[in-house]
Amino acid sequence: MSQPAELQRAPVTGKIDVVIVGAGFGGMYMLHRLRGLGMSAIVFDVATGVGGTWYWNRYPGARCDVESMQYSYSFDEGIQQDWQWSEVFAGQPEILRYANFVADRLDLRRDMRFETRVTGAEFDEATNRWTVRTDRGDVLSAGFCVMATGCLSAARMPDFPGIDSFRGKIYHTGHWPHEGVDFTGLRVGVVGTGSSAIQSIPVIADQAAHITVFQRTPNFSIPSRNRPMTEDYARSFKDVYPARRAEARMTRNGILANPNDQSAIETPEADRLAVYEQRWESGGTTFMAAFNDLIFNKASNDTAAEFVRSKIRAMVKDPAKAELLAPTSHPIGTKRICVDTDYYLTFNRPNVDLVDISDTPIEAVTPLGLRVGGQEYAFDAIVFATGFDAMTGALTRMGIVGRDGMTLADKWAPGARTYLGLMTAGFPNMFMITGPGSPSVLSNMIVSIEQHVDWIADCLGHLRDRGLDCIEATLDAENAWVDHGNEVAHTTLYPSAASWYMGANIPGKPRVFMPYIGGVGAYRLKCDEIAANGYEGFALSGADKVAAAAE
Ligand code: N01
Repeated sequence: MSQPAELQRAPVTGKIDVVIVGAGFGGMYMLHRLRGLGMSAIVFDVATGVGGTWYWNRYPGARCDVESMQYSYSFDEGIQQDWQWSEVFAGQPEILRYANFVADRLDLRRDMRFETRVTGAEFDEATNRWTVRTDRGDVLSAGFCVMATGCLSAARMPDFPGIDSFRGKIYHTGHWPHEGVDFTGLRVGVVGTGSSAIQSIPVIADQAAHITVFQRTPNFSIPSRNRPMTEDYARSFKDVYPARRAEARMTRNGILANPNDQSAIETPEADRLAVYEQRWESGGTTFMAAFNDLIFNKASNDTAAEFVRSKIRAMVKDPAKAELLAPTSHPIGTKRICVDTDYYLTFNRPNVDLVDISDTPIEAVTPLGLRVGGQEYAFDAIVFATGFDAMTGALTRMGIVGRDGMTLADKWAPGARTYLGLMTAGFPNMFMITGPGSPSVLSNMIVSIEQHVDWIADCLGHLRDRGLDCIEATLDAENAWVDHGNEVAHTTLYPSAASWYMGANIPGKPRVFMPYIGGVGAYRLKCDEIAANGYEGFALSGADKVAAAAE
């Protein structure tokens, strides 16, 4: 089939230093750093423009849950001084504008090819190079590949029977139509109660005639207390930005959260409640920094969970609905905590219903709507806020083939294994930005992205300066890192929840805790130490060695 005229371009072929997959915040900064090293690079992305997750997640109410003064690039003083955020927590359109502002400023798009899907990448052991192919006929021989594919980019649509039979419109929050959706006067079903649902439900309920929310597991959500950005607040960062950024890089989550170094359970009840009350009033995910043991100690965690449940009961007028919305199946914070604007209050509206599907799953999509427990619910539109094949989905679907013909999908079938979340043994010269095994989704993503990009760029500079063209994680180092990651994860309450961190949202996906929970600051120091020790745990080799081996 021929491409429409505006999509036509000549395929890119030949040799290049680096192929970057993904034009989100990771791919954008990677390209900038490689240019600084004088290396040739090209970025491929399926989207029509930059922005990654902020390009796709355009659902109503989409908003970052990290403050914009912190969820932004720190590598360029001019950029961080010149960009003005309009709200404390920016919405998706503003973050996408920011990504475009950076792309303009650094003239990034001339080395990017959009509407292009990478369909395969094969490592050639004879040349130490990757052959990268796309659906637009590009075939490139790359010295290195950098996968900037994002942790939450492979949207997951459940395979309910009858999904094609529905006569209304079906949407997924992670693939929202660019022209937007007008729900005015419509009956809408929403499946899921994760972050995307919790952000979109209040906005959809404002517009739609009626909305029915299908909840399998209730989630804990904290009010964002979003507000317009004031000049004073922006100045409190901009006047001392380098120091604040440096401080954030050494925190547990890459966020300045003003952590309280006291144990919840050892704090007298009245004082403890006052701390929770103050955190609840100031809003946001930093609620979890109220005490130092909320993710380690179940008894401590219970006090925070009960505090939030009491808030839910106070906000939701119908006691039966309030009980359904109050989470009891997992410790607070062990599934990604949500941040909302009026989520619980939305259930007081007469046009909002809640259906508990914890014991009676959705049986089928029907031509009219959804069937649950033999009962049919009729809709004009269904919104699936059902999440992602997180952390591994984008990578295992890409057709990546490493040494000895091993595919990444096969290697990771029992669970993702990496060294530092940066490389995986058997796949030389392929880096991942915020891969599984790194703090990634447990952190402020831009802080972690910048750390990985800087580490990878420094590593490529190191190899080039020494005439080396191959780097690979050793199996021993990878095994030790995976063991360490598991050990640290099991000192916390996280593995007790059936979360997407554990792969539990995808039927058949192995239950392995995927992100590294040892903390952003400690992880950074470890990565720096490994680099300073000559890239300990990585095998480095040079072009002449490969040639000698081939003789
Ligand atoms: O996805 P989710 P999300 N039948 O996986 C339910 C980031 N994010 O898109 O919990 C019925 O969290 C599922 O139920 P259960 C953030 O990191 C950030 O909301 O598996 N229900 C759950 O309720 C976040 O954590 C922001 O029992 C089904 C929901 O669908 C991550 O993205 C905003 C089902 C999926 O929730 C993912 O969030 C938005 C089925 N077959 C997202 N399958 C920010 O604020 C799934 N569910 C930055």
